[in-house]
Amino acid sequence: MNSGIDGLVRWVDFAPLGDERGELVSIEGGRNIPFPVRRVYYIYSCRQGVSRGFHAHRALRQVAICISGSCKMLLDNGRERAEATLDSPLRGLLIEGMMWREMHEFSPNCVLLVLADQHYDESDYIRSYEGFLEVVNAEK
Ligand code: T46
Repeated sequence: MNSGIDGLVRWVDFAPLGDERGELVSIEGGRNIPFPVRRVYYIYSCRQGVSRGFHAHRALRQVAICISGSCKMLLDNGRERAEATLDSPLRGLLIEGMMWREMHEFSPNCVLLVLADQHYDESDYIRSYEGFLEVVNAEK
């Protein structure tokens, strides 16, 4: 797995397997994604100017890939914040547990594909920023 780390922003790079016919990327859980993939979802047709996210997960691990268009992801571990621009189908943003995330500036053609290591579980979400900081500070 190729990866790049810039503080909170951790990228997973995918090998381009395209040829003269067009592009292809292969994603395999546990190989070029650092966990077994149990769930896939995608976000698309976002209205212009909307933001999403505004929550953290207690344990969920995810990789988010903008397979069309672009968006921005703000990450916050309770101590520092960083913003990543997702604009390439050749790299995914690794989002570990206990990371507050907000998605902004979806382009009209944005398709954000997300691979997750767990099935959907609302009890894993922390949807209040104050609640998130309480958990972070309790873990210190
Ligand atoms: C995340 C960011 C990047 C389900 O029923 N199953 C699912 O797998 C998901 C992801 C969502 N839902 C339901 C829960 C809500 O009623 O779909 C509705 C929209 O979900 P939410 O408001 O959480 O969507 P976002 O875009 O704010 O957040 C999503 C993921 O939920 C979250 O895990 O990290 O994308």
